[in-house]
Amino acid sequence: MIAVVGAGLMGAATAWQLARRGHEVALIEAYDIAHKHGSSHGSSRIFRRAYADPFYVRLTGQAHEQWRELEDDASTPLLRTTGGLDMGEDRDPKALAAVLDAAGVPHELLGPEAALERWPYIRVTGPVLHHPDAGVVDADETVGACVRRAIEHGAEAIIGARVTGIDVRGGERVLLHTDDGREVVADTVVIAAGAWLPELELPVALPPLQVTQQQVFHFRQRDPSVKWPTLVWDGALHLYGLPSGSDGGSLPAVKVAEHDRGTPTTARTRDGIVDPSSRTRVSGFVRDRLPGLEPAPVAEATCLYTTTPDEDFVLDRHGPFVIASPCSGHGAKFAPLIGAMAADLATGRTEPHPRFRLHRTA
Ligand code: PYC
Repeated sequence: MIAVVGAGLMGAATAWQLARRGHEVALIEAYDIAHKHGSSHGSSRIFRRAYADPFYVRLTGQAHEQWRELEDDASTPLLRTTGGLDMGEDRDPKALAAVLDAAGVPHELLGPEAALERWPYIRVTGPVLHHPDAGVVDADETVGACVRRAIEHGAEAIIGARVTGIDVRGGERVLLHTDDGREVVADTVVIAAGAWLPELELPVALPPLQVTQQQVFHFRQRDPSVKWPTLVWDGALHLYGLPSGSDGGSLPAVKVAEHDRGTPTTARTRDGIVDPSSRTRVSGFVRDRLPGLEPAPVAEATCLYTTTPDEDFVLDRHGPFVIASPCSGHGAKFAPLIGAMAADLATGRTEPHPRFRLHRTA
């Protein structure tokens, strides 16, 4: 039996992948499905293929296939293609274009005039990379679809039960104790607890992980008929944007947020209060650079990043444990692929990738 601890994007996707392969699975979640105590809630996450690192570009291709498999299996659309733009003084669209070129990923490089003509609601001042495969995934719907399909494939979902104790029996089987008095015996335990990982007191040494509270803001579109692309803007601020989905309210809105400048915290002690200085910076950016949006946010929220020193993920096996999840703020787009990779590790199909080891050399 394989237990999966945590039903966020990575845990839910792992349970789905394992259950559809016919494994006996128990998915254990401390809160409810699509809760707001971690990193997986909300209606919008970026799917993009433009990474400077060819390794991640390759993974985005594999992730795209897994998204389509999940959509097929769940009979529901989850990844909506919008196209994506990369720009800003500190972003190098030309270098990104060269990486996408080598990987055979469709893209085009535009000068500022051509970009302004095409996206007049974005005040562009330098070169822009456009790649049409970028898009948006709805995190809440994805978690829901994975959990539903995992259950339909035979998984047991234990929801609202927190793992409070972990005993390794004879170095092999694991006994999980939960706060509602259950004992779950598993041969393998996939830990997909995200920011809650350091709180679990696993008998596994963890690398240094930084948990930060981030904030996101939703801005109403001035013209509801515009189909906004996703954005990554690196300059004086490091921001990203994407269509909000339902979190932006009943009228079309765009989520804009800072990718850096999170506040160090822990999953247990974070306060859930939006940092007003981030609101000021992001609203100012919207006012100056995104004239197609109203500059006062209509909704806002906090979430957590769990970041490794090199910002690669952790997907590793240690005895009966598979650690799957610190995703350094860029994992959501890979969720069904990370689920497949964690399932492979849990069932001994593959060895961990050297870049995703718990303890790796630079
Ligand atoms: O996953 O690509 C990403 C991302 C960008 C900003 C936040 N997450």
